[in-house]
Amino acid sequence: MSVTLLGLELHRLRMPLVAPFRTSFGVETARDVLLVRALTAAADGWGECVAGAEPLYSVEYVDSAQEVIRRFLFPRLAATAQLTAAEVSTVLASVRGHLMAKAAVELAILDAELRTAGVRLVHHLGGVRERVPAGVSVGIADSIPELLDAVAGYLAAGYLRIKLKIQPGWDVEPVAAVRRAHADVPLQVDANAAYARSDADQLARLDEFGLLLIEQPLPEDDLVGHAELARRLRTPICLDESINSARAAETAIALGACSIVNIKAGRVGGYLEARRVHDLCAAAGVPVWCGGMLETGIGRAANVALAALPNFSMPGDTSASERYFSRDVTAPFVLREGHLDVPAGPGIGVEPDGSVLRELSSSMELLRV
Ligand code: OSB
Ligand code: MG
Repeated sequence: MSVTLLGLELHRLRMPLVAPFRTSFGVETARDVLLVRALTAAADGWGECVAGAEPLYSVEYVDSAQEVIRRFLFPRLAATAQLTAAEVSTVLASVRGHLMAKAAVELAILDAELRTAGVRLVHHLGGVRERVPAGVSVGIADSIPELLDAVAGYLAAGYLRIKLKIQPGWDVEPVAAVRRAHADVPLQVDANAAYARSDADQLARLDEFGLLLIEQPLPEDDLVGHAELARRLRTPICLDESINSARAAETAIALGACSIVNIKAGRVGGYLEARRVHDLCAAAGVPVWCGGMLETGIGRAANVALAALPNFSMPGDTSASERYFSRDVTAPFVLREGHLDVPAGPGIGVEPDGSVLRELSSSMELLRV
């Protein structure tokens, strides 16, 4: 089914986080959110751009995404009278990169298309579950006692797996402390590319803690280094930043650079490419799980639908709204028995609350066909 695109609304929101989130690449205290609303003849749809305020996780940042949408993506879409969401990535293919910007626009159009057809995103993608298991990503803390407090709070709330952010100088000690306090909790770590090949001995010290995986220890372009490290460690290697397409996933798996893949739709250019990554990994016997980028309820709804696919076989960074924001733009996602429900309505199944949107708004730009 195709849509007739009438315009795009680019909503920028400032959303304070309930607590600062520290990773090896920096600390975030608020999200600078870009929501995209696709206006079509039959229905409107929503998408979220997951780029950060600064180019620290990847080369994209939210101002660059808005500029790319305005100058390069929207004109190409506007020149196509009838459009399906499945065609969006082809229409935009001549623009290199900017996968988070593309993913946001594709999701808005896909949501509009699915709402028009009365089809849920979870069913369109091939999801097989109505709720998904939730993990939580725990930032680098100021001290081990503060980290243990945070972890204890999340476990009391019901989270089914803990992910600790690590970096050189904050790795073996915090992991050992959490493992000592919680002998059986499913535990994994994420380095956001903070280590070098020469750190292999230090990373091997994590092997004794029975971690589910170590996520992205080395730079995103170092697949050979990850393959060497994989042969050296007992802990499975999972890639995040390195995987920006299904082809990248195929290459990483062929090289032995990872045995698990973190899937983020924004990082691979959209939910349709994310499904292709899922399918490719499933065929290769490589488990996947759903990453997160501190999304509002808009991106979270789509992530939860994606995480309902069959090869999402580990809990994701799909935490409840209250782990991030005191007030979400949609009805909040809540943790029930360690799970989030997949929204029931057509498309992504949720919409921003108009008054919350106005209250948090920092700007709105309208692009008209
Ligand atoms: O590497 O997974 C990551 C947040 C921002 C940028 C990168 C990452 C993260 C997280 C948070 O780990 C996951 C979440 O709860 O959304
Ligand atoms: Mg990561």
